[in-house]
Amino acid sequence: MTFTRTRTAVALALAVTLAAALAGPALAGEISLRIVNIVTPQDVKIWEPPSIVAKKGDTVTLTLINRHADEHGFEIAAFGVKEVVAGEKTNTVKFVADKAGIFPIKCHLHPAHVTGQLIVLE
Ligand SMILES: [Cu+2]
Repeated sequence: MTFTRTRTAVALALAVTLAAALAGPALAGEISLRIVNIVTPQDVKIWEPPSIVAKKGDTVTLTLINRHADEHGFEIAAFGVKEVVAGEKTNTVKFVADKAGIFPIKCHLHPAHVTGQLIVLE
């Protein structure tokens, strides 16, 4: 019973999300994400998740959690985001994704980090 109700609620939530996505020009939204600096199985430090998707006009708030003892950078140059997160600290950045495209995310302190990308949909 509970299971069925939960499934119905999930299906309804999905339908509402889909309907919103298909409803034409969407109003700008708010996106909040936790991004954590981790070590991959290949022994590379990355910000996880590495890909962020937003719609043009969205206000994006990122909570950057650095789990390492050393500091790491988080840069999205196209949006003026250039943050240094000290070891074992958390910083928050906020910006408006006001142009569409695919923009690299990197640690500007350690160029060897190949991190991710911000994808802003039209
Ligand atoms: Cu780094």
